[in-house]
Amino acid sequence: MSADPHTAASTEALRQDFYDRIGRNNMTPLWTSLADLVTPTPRSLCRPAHWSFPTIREAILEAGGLITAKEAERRVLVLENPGLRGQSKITTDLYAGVQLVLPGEVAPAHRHTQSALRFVLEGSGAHTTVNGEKTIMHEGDFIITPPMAWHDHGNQSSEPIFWLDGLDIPIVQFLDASFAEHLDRDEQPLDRPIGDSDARYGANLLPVDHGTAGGTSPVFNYPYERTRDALERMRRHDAWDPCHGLKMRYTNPITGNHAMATIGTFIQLLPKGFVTSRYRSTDATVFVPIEGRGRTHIGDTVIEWGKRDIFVAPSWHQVWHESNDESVLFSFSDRPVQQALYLFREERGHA
Ligand code: GTQ
Ligand code: FE2
Repeated sequence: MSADPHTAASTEALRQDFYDRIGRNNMTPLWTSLADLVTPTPRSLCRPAHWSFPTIREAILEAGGLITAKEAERRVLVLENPGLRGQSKITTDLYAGVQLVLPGEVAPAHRHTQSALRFVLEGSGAHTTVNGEKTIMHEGDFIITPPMAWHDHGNQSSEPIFWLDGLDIPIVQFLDASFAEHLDRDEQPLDRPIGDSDARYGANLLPVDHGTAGGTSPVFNYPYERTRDALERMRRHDAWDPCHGLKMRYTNPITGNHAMATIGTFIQLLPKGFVTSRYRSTDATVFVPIEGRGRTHIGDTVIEWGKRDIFVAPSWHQVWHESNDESVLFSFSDRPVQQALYLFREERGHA
């Protein structure tokens, strides 16, 4: 073997000079970054995080005194993951915010390619109108705004309404596929009666000539009353899952797939004193307890949560829950996207 004509230092200098020269032609070596690009397991800036509802509520009520819903277009406080500040992301590829509509207010009609979910935290009797159909919102209801569907929100009740918005904003941003329009008036015309889509699609019946396609469920309000009743009736028949308690997925009745194309949505019941086994999955998940109180371990982080709080488990972190009281947790993640791309992984009961 011949002696290396270069010292280690001069080799490094030669390489650096090479990187600088090719850099001017928009090229860069792979070998200096390969290990950070192709990691053995997910490596994310997304961190376990928790927002208590009383803290959010106080802040957004203060915003209510500073700006109207109409002026803001949407009066929302964005929940930013502490590892992803400045990017309007609650996880690497999903957005979440808490929206307030005060009595008498209207959030004006617009539409966009981003899909939205609403999960009602507090208040009852306000409404959202989606594609010409109005639906009344109650606590715990899960409501969908499909891509490019006109939507406006209003509150003709006497109480403020607070809900969680979950959107695929970062996914659409990543794909450079954002389009949006405003309507020339605040509220869109109503062209279908309240309950129309529920009657048509919410009774295990479909119009005879209905096709099988559809990325988003035609049922756009999944009322909590019905969801809670389903959980209550199932607990008599179903054994508890060690990792999840009793956990169900909201579905599109046309396809049996997730209710939304890009966001998976779930509801789970944990009886009082239930302690789950460890579970991890590649879909970073936003949890929203709507009943109860408990504690969730996410990697080395412990989160003590109460009703209406919001917390996040990043990808591939070990998650286990302990319920102090009987609890119901709504959750959402990018699972449909990962499944469509054959990337979704999960692991149960790992120590
Ligand atoms: O209510 O239409 O939190 O378009 C972010 C974007 C809510 C909405 C958000 C939106 C909306
Ligand atoms: Fe919107």
